[in-house]
Formats: sequence, C-alpha cells, structure tokens
Amino acid sequence: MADKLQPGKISGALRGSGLRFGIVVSRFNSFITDRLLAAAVDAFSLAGAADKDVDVVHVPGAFELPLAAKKLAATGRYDALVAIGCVLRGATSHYDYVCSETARGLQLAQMDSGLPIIFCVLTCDTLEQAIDRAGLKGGNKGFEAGLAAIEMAQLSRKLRAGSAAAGAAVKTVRKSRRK
Ligand code: INI
Repeated sequence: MADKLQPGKISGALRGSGLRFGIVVSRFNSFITDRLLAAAVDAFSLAGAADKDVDVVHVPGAFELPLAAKKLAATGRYDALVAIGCVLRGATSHYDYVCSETARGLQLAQMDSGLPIIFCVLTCDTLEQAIDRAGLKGGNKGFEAGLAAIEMAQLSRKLRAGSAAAGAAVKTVRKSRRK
C-alpha cells in the first residue's frame, strides 16, 4: 500500500520584526475603536514590530475605511493593513448600507492590491455587544486583528511568486503525489 500522503505545509509565523503595518481607524464610535486600536498596536509590539514600522491613519467613519486602506496599499510601504471600525445598529437601514459597503470595499481593496487587509470592523446590535468585543467578555478583536495581520504578512512573503518557500512546498506536494 502507498505511504500516507504528507502534504507540504506553508504557514505564517507570528513574528513582527522587520514588517511594516498600517492601521486605518474610524473616529465614529471612538469609545470602542480606540480600544481596538490600542490592542492591535499591543499585538504588533509583543510580536516585535518597531514603532517606526507602524502607522495609524484616522478616518471619519467605517464607510471611509476602504478608500483610505486602498490608498495606503498603493504606497507599497506596508506588509499588511488593519481596518478598524464599529458600526452600531440604529433605527433606520443606514447600518446595513455602512456595514455592507465597508466590508465590500475592504475586500475589493485587498483583492485589487494583493495586500492583506484585516477586517476589524465590529457590526453590533448594541453598545454592550461592542464593549464585550473591545476588551471585555469577548476578548479584544483588535488584538486578534493584529495577530491576523502578522500571520498574513508572513504568509504573503512566503507565497510571493518565485519565492523559495512557495517553490519548495509545490515540489513537496508533487513528490508525494509521484509515490
Ligand atoms: N459610521 C460608523 O463607523 N459607525 C456607525 O455606527 C455609523 N452610523 O451608525 O451611522 C457610521 N456612520 C457614518 C459613516 O461611516 C460615514 O462616515 C458617513 O456616512 C459619511 O460618509
């Protein structure tokens, strides 16, 4: 019987030194977004990123995050971005438009630019739900976003076309298929 296939694994390490990060953060609901921002910066700092390698850009609301992220991506300066916002449901359908266009715009910016853009936009029915996710019961989504940015930045380096790691992984998979 053939040996069990051992797939090549490629993953991103949680090492932030030498990487550059941009954070786009909305001022709307800053009571929440300030806490998400502080936790994302903590994650970068704990992972060894340098002060000079982390930039923070403020925008008015979540709806403005995609354009600012797209412009930051176009600078070519960063290894990953984090977009931070907090949208709270109100009495009208405004919430739905802001949520869907923010998510769509950020995904478009990520796919167009090829740069990881981490989605750290809370979309909550109540302020209590948002507080839980900004440092209380639900942990802090800003910290999780910071870690995701580091992992995706490292992974993107490895997956860059022509990189040694990506080439080696493809060879490993091909070799195990020939057995
Ligand atoms: N922006 C937010 O970031 N969160 C919200 O909860 C929110 N609400 O509820 O209105 C919000 N609106 C502003 C929006 O993001 C834009 O800044 C505004 O429409 C100007 O383009």
